Parts: sequence; structure tokens; C-alpha cells
Amino acid sequence: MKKQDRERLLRREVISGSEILLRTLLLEGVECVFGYPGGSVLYIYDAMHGNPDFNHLLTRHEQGAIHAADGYARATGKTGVCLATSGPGATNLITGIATAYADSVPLVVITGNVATSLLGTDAFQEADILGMTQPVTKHSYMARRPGDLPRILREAFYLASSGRKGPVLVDIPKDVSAATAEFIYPEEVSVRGYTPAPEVSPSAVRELGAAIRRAKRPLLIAGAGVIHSGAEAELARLARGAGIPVTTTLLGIGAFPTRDPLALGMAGMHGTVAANRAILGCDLLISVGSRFDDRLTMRPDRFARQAVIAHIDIDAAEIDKLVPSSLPVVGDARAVLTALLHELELTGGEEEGEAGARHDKPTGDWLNELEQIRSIYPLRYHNPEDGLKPQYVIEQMAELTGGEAIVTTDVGQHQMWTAQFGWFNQPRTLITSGGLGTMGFGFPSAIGAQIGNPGRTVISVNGDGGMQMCSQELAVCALHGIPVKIAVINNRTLGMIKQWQELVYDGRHSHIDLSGSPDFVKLAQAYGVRGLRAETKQEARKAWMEALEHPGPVLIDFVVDRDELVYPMVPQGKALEDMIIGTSS
Ligand SMILES: Cc1ncc(C[n+]2csc(CCOP(=O)(O)OP(=O)(O)O)c2C)c(N)n1
Repeated sequence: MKKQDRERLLRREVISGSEILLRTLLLEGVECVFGYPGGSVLYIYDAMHGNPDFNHLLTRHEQGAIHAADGYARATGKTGVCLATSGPGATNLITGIATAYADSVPLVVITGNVATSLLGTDAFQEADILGMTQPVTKHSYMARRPGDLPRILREAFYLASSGRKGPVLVDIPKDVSAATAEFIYPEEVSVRGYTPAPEVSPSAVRELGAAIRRAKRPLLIAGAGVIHSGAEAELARLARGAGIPVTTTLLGIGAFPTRDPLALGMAGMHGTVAANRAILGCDLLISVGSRFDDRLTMRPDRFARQAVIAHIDIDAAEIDKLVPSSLPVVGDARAVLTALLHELELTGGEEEGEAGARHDKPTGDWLNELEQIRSIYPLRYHNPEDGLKPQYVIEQMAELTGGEAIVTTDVGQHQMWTAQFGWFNQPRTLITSGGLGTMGFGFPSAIGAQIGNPGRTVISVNGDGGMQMCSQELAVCALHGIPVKIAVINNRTLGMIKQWQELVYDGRHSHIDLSGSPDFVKLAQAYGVRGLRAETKQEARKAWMEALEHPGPVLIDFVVDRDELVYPMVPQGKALEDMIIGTSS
């Protein structure tokens, strides 16, 4: 922001709560607010009218707005902002708030509420949104005076984006947005009793360093915390310097390049054989910013039983929550890894960009063993000449973009195939709802990711089920020329549910048939988005190329094999060693 613009915004004047809100958002560096108006936020929308500084994107549903803000935050590392009215506007945000909370995504969520005099009277469009969202927000505020708004908002941004990140809600009653106060922007922000990132304990780092020196079969698990803290370079330096293979959680994908020789791929329920065998066989498991989610561990009591477990996490509450660790290190992942690199004297010499499995390291035998497992059990699928397999669609996407695109997914089989067969060179390039597993997230999150990265290729991979949960946002892409490439992996079923019914419920298919879905090509065209269809391998490759070259939004309906299953798979209730390697049809 230019100095004179900042000075203009900082001017001490008596202005309305709504104007205070807008000014504070601009001073916080907010580039775009994703929102939807209503009665309780009309003063705020009135203040936006004719305000050239302020950028607001009107979605077609509040759920679209919050997932877009979430996608923006995940793709940029900045805090996403969304705005909705009281009552139904606010309640429509709840799934998105819970989605962001589960994955520690920084959001400031602003809701209007009824006037303070009406609070608690069951007034028209009144909802206790603070109460409803308390379990899924990092913190929340009710602004009761317009003059409090700058401090509240500064604190909200600070809390959302520091420590373990997460959504913060700011509820603003209508009269507060209307009333005036002198605008005083606090330069400093502090929240009493809140310590965002604890000091890293030097003795804990020393002990972990010693364990790494002793280990013959060490393994790194990279979780979302690596990406949240921007620790990917430190992680790569540690892995390469000490010859440690790296597996990731679903949300850790991108923390380490997919194609690095030390990369084993994703671990857990649909993880690679090499990653899961590495967990079972390692003698030291170092988790960096992962919370040992049950989709990773499957059975915590049978997880990495041969290993000494080191757990690096910014949130002390995660230590020993699910998997007990004998080497806990509480702190920001980047700070801990930096200290560890010093401890191991890995700070100089080797270039961080230098990839390569270090077979000359003491861990050489272990790396060879894992390489062998990888070559015996690569991710594979039956890829016939005719027809179209979903994995092929993802492989083509990865190949044609060279792993450089930002890819968002929805939830289901296509999400797992994207995680398995996609190719991600950098952090913040796979955006997916991991913790809550929210269908409807994939497409609107891509809109936010694209707004935060105007020059980059952004692709959204969806199932035909999830695509119908937020397809109304096609209007936003068309209207603003937001050039997201939308893939629908169309298997005419709720594929992941069908897969479970096949494997766990003796093939009884109950309510998974998506007959009656729209013609997705026509749906796209109805909104003014280019629509393509691919039913064969040749058509799929051609459609990807056409979409990637087209400057505007494109939807591709990939009509794929209906019966394909995601393998490998560890059935729920089983341990990693019970993995079904499986074959595709
Ligand atoms: C909002 C929501 N409702 C229900 C589910 C449960 N669920 C998980 S995967 C899935 C099927 C998704 O089907 P589709 O979008 O077609 O994707 P596919 O699995 O076929 O790739 C369902 C219903 C969910 N994750 N989120």
C-alpha cells in the first residue's frame, strides 16, 4: 500500500462502524472480501458502495464465499476474509468455518447480527452465531461499540494467523455498524495470556538430534504444519542432509516435492505401500506438523510400533493426544527444524535445492530397502485402451502442468486419486478439505485460490456429487472471467460411498446412484462457462490441453469408469499392516 494511501486511511475522523470496518480491513492488507449481503449488514454494504479501494466478490451462496476465502488463505498463506448477514447468512457459513478450523486455516469471518437492543429476543434473522460456532472457532468477538472495531479486528487477524492458525469470528450488530465513532487504529496488537508459538526447548532439540544420529531407519512425516509455517526448505535440507525418507499426510502434500527420490508419497488409509511400510519398519519416526489423524494412523495402538516417536507441533495439546511420543518438541515447525539443522550441523554446504537419495549416508540400506518396495508396489491401475479411468485423467493433468498448477479437490474418490497420482512441486498447490472432509469445498475454494494467484493455473477436481453442492458459483467464474479449470470426474455415483458399501457392506449399494444429475457441459454453458466432455483417453488429453490453453474458465466433464476403486486401502478399524494393495478393475 502506498504511504499516502495508508495515511489517508489512518486519518482520525468520526466515521461509521461500517467505514471503520472497511478501513481496518484495508489496513490489514485484505485484497478481497468474499461475501453475501442481507439486512443486518446493509450499512456495511452501503459503505462499500462507490468505494474504489474495496474489493468484494459476491458469491451465489454463503458457503461459496467461505470456501473461497478458505481457498484464498490456503493458496496464499494470507488470512481469508468473508462476510455474511445474520441468521441464515451466518448459519450458512458454519460448514466452512468448521472446515477451516479442522485444517487450521486462518480466516476472519464477519457476520452481521440484529441490533444490540434486539439481541436475545428471537428477532427476525437472529441467530446466536457465536454460540453455534464456539467449538469450531479459534476465538470470537461480539463488537458492541463501533470504536472497538479496530482493536477487535486487529486482534482477530493476529489470532487467526499466528500460532496454530484458525478461523476467528467477528459478529457486528446492525446498530454498531451504523453508529459513529472516532477512528483510532491501534498500531500494536497484543492479546493477554496468548502465546502464539512457544520458545523451542534447546534440550528437546538436542535429544532429537542425538536420536537422528543414532537412527538407522528414520522417517519424516510432513503434515500441514510444515506448510503453515513455511518450513519446506528446512524440511528438505534435513531430509537430504541426513538421508531421511519423507512421507506426508494428505494435507502435507506439497511440503516435499512429489518427485524427489526421498519422497515416499502419502501415508495412511489410501497411502502408498512404501509409505505405510516405512511407518511400520522405521526405528525413528519424526512427525513435523501432523496431528496423527486417524486417516493416517488407522490404529494408533499398532502404529509405528518399532519406532521411537518424535512429535514436532506448535500446539502442545497435540502432544500425546493420539500417539504417545518420547521426543516431543513444541514450537513452530520452521523454528524447530532450523534449530535441528544447527544441532546436526546441516546448515551449510549442501544446496537445499539439491535433490537425491543419499545412499552413502548411514541410512543407505534403509533407503535401498524402501526404493525396492517402491519399485515392486508402485501406484498402479488397469489402464485399457478404450474407456476412461479417473487415474488417467489425474495423470494427464499432472503431466500437462508439470506439477506446477494449484489444484483444489472436493471430497471422495477423486480426492484420493488426485493425492495419489497428482504431482506437486511446491507447498500450497494441493488444496483439499482433509480434517472435516467437506463436499462442496472443491470448486469455490479454487475461485479463492485463483483470486489470490491471478497469474497461475488453478484446477479444481470434483466428483459429480460434490460438484452439485456448490455449482452455482459457476456464475461467479463466468461473470468475472475467473479462469479456473473445473474437472468433473463423473462416475455417476457417490463413488467413495459406493466403494465402502462394496468393501464393508457386502456390496449393498444404498442410495449412491446419481441418476438425474445435469448434463455438466450444458450446465457450464448455461452459466456462460465453456464446457467440454471427454469419454476416452484421447479425448481426455485433448480436453485438458484445450482447457489449459483457454484464457477463461472451462468445465470438463470426464465420463469415467463407474466401478473404479481407490487402492491401496486400509479398511477402517484395521492397522496399516492390514493394507489391501488391491487391483483396479
Ligand atoms: C457435505 C458432505 N456430505 C456427505 C459426505 C460423505 N461423503 C464422502 S465422499 C462422498 C461421495 C462423493 O461422491 P462424488 O462427489 O461423486 O465423488 P467420488 O467419490 O465419486 O469421486 C460422500 C457422500 C461428505 N464428505 N460431505
